[in-house]
Amino acid sequence: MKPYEHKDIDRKWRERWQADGLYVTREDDPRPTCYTLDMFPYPSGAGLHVGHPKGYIATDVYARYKTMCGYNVLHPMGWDAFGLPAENYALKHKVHPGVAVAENIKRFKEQLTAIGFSYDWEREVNTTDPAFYAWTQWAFVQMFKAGLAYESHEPINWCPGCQTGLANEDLEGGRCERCDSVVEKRPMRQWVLRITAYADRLLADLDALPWPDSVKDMQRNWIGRSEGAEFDFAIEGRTEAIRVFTTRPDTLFGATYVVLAPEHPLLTTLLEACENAAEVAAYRNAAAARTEFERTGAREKTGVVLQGLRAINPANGERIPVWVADYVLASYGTGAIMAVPAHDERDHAFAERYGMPIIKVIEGTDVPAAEPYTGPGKLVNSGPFTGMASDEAKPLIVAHAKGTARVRYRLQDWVFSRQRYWGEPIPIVHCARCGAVPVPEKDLPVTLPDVESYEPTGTGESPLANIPSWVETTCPACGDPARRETNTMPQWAGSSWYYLRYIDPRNGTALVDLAKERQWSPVNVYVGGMEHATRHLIYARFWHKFLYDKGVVSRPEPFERLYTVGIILAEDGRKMSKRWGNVVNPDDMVARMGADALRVYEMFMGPFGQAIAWNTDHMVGARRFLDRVWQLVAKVGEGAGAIDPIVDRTIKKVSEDIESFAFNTAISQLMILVHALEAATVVSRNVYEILVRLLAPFAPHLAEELWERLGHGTSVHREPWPSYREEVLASAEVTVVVQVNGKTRATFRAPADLPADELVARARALPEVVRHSAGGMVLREVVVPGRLVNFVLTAGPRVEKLD
Ligand code: ANZ
Ligand code: ZN
Repeated sequence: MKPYEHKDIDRKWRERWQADGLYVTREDDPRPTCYTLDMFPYPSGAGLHVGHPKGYIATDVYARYKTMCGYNVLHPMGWDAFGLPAENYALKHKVHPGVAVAENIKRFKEQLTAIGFSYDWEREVNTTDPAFYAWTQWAFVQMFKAGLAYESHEPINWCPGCQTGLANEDLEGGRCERCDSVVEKRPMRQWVLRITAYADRLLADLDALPWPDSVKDMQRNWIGRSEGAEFDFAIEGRTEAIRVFTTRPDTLFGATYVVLAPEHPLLTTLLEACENAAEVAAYRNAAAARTEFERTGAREKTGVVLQGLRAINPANGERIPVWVADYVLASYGTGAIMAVPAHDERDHAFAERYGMPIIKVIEGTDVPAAEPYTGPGKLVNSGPFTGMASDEAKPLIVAHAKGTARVRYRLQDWVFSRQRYWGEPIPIVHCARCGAVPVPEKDLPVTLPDVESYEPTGTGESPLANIPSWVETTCPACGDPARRETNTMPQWAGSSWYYLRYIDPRNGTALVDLAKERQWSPVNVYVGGMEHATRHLIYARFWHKFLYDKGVVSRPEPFERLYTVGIILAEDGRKMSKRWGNVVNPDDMVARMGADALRVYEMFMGPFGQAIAWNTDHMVGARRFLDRVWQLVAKVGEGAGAIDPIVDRTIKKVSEDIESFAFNTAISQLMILVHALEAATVVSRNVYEILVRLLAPFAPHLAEELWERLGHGTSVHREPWPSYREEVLASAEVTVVVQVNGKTRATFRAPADLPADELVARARALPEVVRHSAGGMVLREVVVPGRLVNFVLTAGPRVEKLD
C-alpha cells in the first residue's frame, strides 16, 4: 500500500475545503449554536512558534467535534494589531507599523492555514481596520457620555523606555511589562475609564462563572475589595483635616500617629507650616525616586515627622504626631492612614524603629507581647467601647468619631491614553469654550493619519500632535476652532470587545446586531493564556457589562467556559525565544511530518493546561500513530461486522474527554483502539469508519483522505459524531488507585471490567503520573484489575512511548 504522503494530502484538502466553503458559518441554520474562540494574536514579526497554535488546535478540535455533534459552530480568527508590540517592532525594523502589520498578518495567516484550522475567514477582524475601530471609538464615546471616561491629571505610571503612560495592569513587579524598564510616577494629563464603578459587579458575577478557580482568585485579588471606614483627623490650629481609610475602625483608640503618603496633596500646604520643612521636602523628593514596588517591599520602613503639627484623634481627642512615610501609597485609599502599631505589622515595625507609643486596644489570644495582634478580639483601652467584641464595635466607633463606612478597591481606574502613534485616536475634540466634546457618531471613525515620524516624542504628547492639519479642527458643538485629542488608546482597547464583532463583522450601523448577538452569545468556550487573567479578561468583562447596561448586548458576561493553555517550552526546558536560539518553527514541523502529526502531538503531549517541553522525537511518535491508522485500511473488509465493546468505550471516552479539554487522554484511548484493531485479522468497515470519524477533529486532513478512499463523496467533517451503545457499557464503575514506585499519586474512575492494557493506558495519561514519572523510565506496570495500577520506574531520562 502507498505510504501516507502528508504533503499532497494536506494541500489537496486545504484547497478543497476553501473552494467548498466548508467552514463558512451561516445564521440561517436551525441547529443550536456553539461559539468557540481563541484569544486573537498580535501578528508579531517573529511569526508563530510551535507554542502558539496549541490553544488554537484545541479550539479547532472542539469546534470540529461540536459540528459533528450537530451544532452550528462559530469559530473565527482575527488580529489584535494595535499597540506597543506592533509599534516597537515597526520602529526597530524601520517600517510603517501599518505596513509591518499587513505583512505579519499575511505570514501568520499562511502559518495558521498550513495547520488546517476550520476558521470562517469571512469573519476575520482586525483591530486596526477603521471599519472595526469606528466601533471601539463609538464605545468610548458612549462611556464618555455616561461619565465613565474622564480626563485626569493624577500622577500615573510612566515608562521611560516606551515613552508613554501605562495602566497598572501593564506593570510587572514595578517594571514595564513590554520593555522591562523601571516605571516612574509622572503627573500628566490622561484619559481614564471608570472601571471601579463596575468593581462590585465584576466581583459578584465571578461566583457563578464556570472558570478555573485560579483565574477567578486572581481577579478577586486584583479587584481587592476592602470594607472599612474613613475618618477625619483635624489638625490642631488649622482648618485642614487628614482623611484616612482604615479597615479596622475598631482600633481607632489605638491610633498613635497619622501618616501621609509623600505625594499627598496636603503635604505641600503642611510643609510650610512645619518646623522642619527642608527635611520633609528632601524626604518627599527621595521617595519620588523610589518605585511603588520598592516602597511596599521588605525594605525597612522610613519616614519623617512633621515637627510642630498635631492631629487630633476623633475618638478620644488625643493630640498625635503627623508623619510622612513612603510605606503609605498615594494611590490607595485616601493616601493617608491612622497608624495602630499594636495591631498592624507595618505600623508596628515603624513605631519600634522611631520610638512611637504602642497602645493595645484589642485583647488577642496567644500572641507574644512583642508582636502586633492583627485578629479580632475584645476591646480594651477604648473608652466607652471597652469590653465589646471588635466586630460589634466597628459601626459604633464609626458613628462615635463621625466617620463614614467606605468600600475601597485595589483596582484603580484604567489609564486609557497612550502618548504613542499606533492606536485608535481618542475621539474627542478640545474646545476653549465647550471643553472636551465627543466626536459625533456620524463622524466616526476618526482615522489615524499617516505621519512622517511615528517615533514617540517623550514630551507627554503623541506624534499626532505634530500634524497641525489633523489636529486643527472645529468644535462639533459650537463650531469654533478647536483641537483634536492626540492621545491614542492602549493595546487592550480593541480586544475588550472584538469577540462581539465576529458575530456581525460587516455591520456598518451597529457594533453588533442585537438579534445576532442573542443567537450566538455568550462565547461558549474561550481559550487563551494565563497571562490574560487580570488584564484582558477583566477589561473585556468591564466593557461587556457597560455594553449590557446600554442594551447593546443581551447578557452580563461575555465568556462562559474558559480554558487556559499551558505553554510549550523549548526542548531545553527554557522559554522559547530568539534570544536563546531554541525556537521551533511549526512550518518546519508541518513540512516534515504533516499538519495532522503536529496537531496530534500537541494535543497528546500532556494535560492541556500544563506547561511542557517540546520534543521532536515525540512528534515522530505522533506521526507513526497516524501511519498506523493509514495502514489499517489494508485490513478493512467489506460490509458491517460485529462491534467490540472497546469501540463503544472509545467513543464514550473520546467524547467526554474532548468536552472537558482532556485531549491527551482522548488520544491515548484512540491509540488503544488502533492497537486492538491491528491485532485483528480483519477490521470491519463500519468499525474503521467510526475510527476515522473519531480521529477527524484531531487529524482533519488524514481523516478526510481516508473517508474519500472509503468511497464517500462528502466531507467527514459534516458526518454525525458516532454514538455508543449504553447497554454494552453497563458494567459498574470502580475507583482505580494509581501508584508510581508504590506511592499513591492519583485515583480515577473506570469501568470495572476494563482490560488491563486499557487500564494502564488511562492511568499513564493522568497529569499526576506524567508529573511524577518525569525523569524515570517505566520498567514495568503492576496491574490489579479493577483496583490498582503501579508504575515501576528506573531513574534516568523518561522515554515516552507513544506506540
Ligand atoms: C488602621 C489599621 C489598624 C489598619 C489595624 C490595619 C490594621 P486593605 O485590607 O489592603 O484594604 N492603608 C490604608 N491606606 C493605605 C495606603 N494608602 N497605603 C498603605 N496602607 C494603607 O488594607 C487596609 C489597611 O491598610 C488600612 O487599615 C490601613 O491600615 C492601611 F490594626 O488602618 B489600617
Ligand atoms: Zn466649542
